[in-house]
Amino acid sequence: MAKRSIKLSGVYFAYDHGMEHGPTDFSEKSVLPEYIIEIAEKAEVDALILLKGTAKAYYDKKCSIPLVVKLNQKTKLYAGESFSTQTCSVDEAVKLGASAVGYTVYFGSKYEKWMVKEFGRIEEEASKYGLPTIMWSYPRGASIKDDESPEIVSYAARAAMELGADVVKLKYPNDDSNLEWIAKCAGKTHVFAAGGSKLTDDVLLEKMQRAAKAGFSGIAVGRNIFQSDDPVKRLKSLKAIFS
Ligand code: FBP
Repeated sequence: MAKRSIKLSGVYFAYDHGMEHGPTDFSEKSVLPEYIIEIAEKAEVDALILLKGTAKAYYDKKCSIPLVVKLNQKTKLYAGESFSTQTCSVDEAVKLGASAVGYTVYFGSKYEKWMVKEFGRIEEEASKYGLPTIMWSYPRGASIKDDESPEIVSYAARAAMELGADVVKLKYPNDDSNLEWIAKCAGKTHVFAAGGSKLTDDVLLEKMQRAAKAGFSGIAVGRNIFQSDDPVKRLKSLKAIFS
């Protein structure tokens, strides 16, 4: 399958929650991948983020939206130190039609070294195909007291840049008085904010306006879209901010 080119900015629609959080995030409608793909196409999002199984069963050539395959996965059923295992190779992601690959690193976890090593290999493999690599840079573990503090989020931004990520997806910090510093720490790596749990329209849009002004390139958002009453409208409002 020919890969579509992907913009390293804008709005990416994430749909990996069934595995990451459990189907409790979903409604009768949003549990259906077809519904998500339809929303993505109507809103013309800049990318759709799927895990291997969903991509394999539901993403096809007719879809006009570039695909990001997230290569590692975990459930929240295990309560120990965070580790997300690679379940899809770069080769397989290419076969599935991916235009970019994603990978989560839990910096600060007891298992950090394995994820850092795996990410390094994946980045090299993806580069050979000309595929950008997107890092979910999520400090997490017993040593991380506040994973949304500006200090930890800026560390996550810097670590992603120094490991060669083309895009880094970060938690929105709980103090956003110096978002510019976070963007600066990421250097030439494009910074995307994660959406997080559901917010009102006003709060979400205000936060993203501040992020865009500070130099963030986009948002990778899931629950704030598929849990919304008007997902397409929300996506379009976000697109207007990051266009
Ligand atoms: P949301 O916009 O719903 O927060 O999705 C973004 C995301 O990074 C998903 O890709 C992933 O499943 C989830 O957040 C991870 O959330 P958590 O912080 O609970 O691990």
